[in-house]
Amino acid sequence: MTGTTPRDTTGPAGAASPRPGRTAGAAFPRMGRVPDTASPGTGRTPGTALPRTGRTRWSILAVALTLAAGCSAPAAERVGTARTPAAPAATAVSQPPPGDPRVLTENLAVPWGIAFLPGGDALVTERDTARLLRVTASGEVSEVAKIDEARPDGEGGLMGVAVSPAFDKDGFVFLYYTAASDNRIVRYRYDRTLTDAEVILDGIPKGAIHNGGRLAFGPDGHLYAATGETGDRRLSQSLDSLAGKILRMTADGAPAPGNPFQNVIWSYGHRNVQGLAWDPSGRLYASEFGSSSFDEVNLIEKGGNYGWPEVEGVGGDSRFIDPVVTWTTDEASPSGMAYADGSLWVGALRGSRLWRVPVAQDGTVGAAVPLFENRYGRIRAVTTAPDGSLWIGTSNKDGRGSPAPDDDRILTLTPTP
Ligand SMILES: [Ca+2]
Repeated sequence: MTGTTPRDTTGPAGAASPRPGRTAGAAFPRMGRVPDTASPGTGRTPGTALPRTGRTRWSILAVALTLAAGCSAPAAERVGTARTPAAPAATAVSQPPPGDPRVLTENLAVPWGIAFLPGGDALVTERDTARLLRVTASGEVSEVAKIDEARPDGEGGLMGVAVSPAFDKDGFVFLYYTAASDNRIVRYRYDRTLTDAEVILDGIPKGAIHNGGRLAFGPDGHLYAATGETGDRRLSQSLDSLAGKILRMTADGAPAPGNPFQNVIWSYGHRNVQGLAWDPSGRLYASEFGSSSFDEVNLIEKGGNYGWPEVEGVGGDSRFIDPVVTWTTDEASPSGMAYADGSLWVGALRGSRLWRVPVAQDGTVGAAVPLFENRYGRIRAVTTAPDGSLWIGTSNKDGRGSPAPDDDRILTLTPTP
């Protein structure tokens, strides 16, 4: 497709975007909104976000980490579309460190998505084998099905999995995979095996890179999907394309009630989103791969325009919503994300670590804290289990890692010991 080197960590080297002219941008919809949790004009440092209030307490350790993270900021100056966030403004919400991860199971191949069944077992996708696995809370693995229609290639394959919030009644399980001609979302009935496959949404553009792929049910009971722009950056701003979007739909794949554009699009202007998580107040956050300067965590608003390809990182452009957290692409390249115990937990591929991003009750986002750096390699899947622990999947066999003999693994982590 694009002829560029596939990398889901960041964009191809040298793709450092020609700065799209601001006047050309006038052709794009001007839907950007400024969320009340992000204050334009307040500088941010990579891995940090500014609190709106001074109510929270800050830890010295976090300040040190913030300063350390800030050291990589000059990378931003290489790219015209990114702005270097200003000096660090202190800080992170003071929280005790998590426990130590425990290996739940090993010898998997790129476990991409994890979703829990009632009862505590998980369904786990493997991207490149297109297998759907069932993993018990004690780590026993069994194969549920192989998705023959999936066409794993590059960054595509079997990716997202979601379990219906009404599973006890309807038995529905949803998968997002790359097929021969597109990315699609398929609904199945699950009872130890998959039956009654029904394509509920197709026509999501596919590419060798940037296929998005995350599925998750929101607290509103609707199914959300994260897509990528397939390397064709123009698609992100087009409301006629499902690429580079966050989608919101019913269990039948229809636009969910209240959607902003009379279709399944919920937000746009995204490059490649692979993480979706809600806090207890129902705020939706999404992690997004930057190209060569800044990765992002965004607070997602209905109808919001998140700026790609005009802006990467904090743009301060009123047409676009700025991220609430940024990282340089070498310290993050964020994929799976979950909320647990007062924080967002973000898996980093290239950054080979887990980022903890404190979120206060009022939505104030604290400075991100890196955990387990270079200990487990690339991290792809992060999901909160029914018991409150985190399940974390490595991605060392995805063609860009250095797999250990027992990779890939699923780890469990207790957020607060
Ligand atoms: Ca953005």
